[in-house]
Amino acid sequence: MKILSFVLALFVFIGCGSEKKEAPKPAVVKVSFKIDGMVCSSCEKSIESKLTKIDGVKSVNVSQEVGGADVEFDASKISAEKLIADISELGYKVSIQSSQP
Ligand SMILES: [Cu+2]
Repeated sequence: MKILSFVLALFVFIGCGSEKKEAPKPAVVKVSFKIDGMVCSSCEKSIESKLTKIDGVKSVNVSQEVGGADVEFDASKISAEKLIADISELGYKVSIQSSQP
């Protein structure tokens, strides 16, 4: 009977281990984009509202004065390249200034 209880314990042990399935962790990155072509505050607004609506984007901070935007996003959902394409669609020239991590 000792063997039977050992096998039973083993089943319980394995059962517990395989039940825990964690969701993939979001890979949040922060990228600073250099944006040429913003001439007024409505430029900031239009870029900001477009980026904010994109799935995976966590925070957006657009500055016409600085000529750029800081964007935090989930890299498992969206890429910096896609964001560049989206901002470019509005008629601005975009490049990556820095990114972390
Ligand atoms: Cu403008």
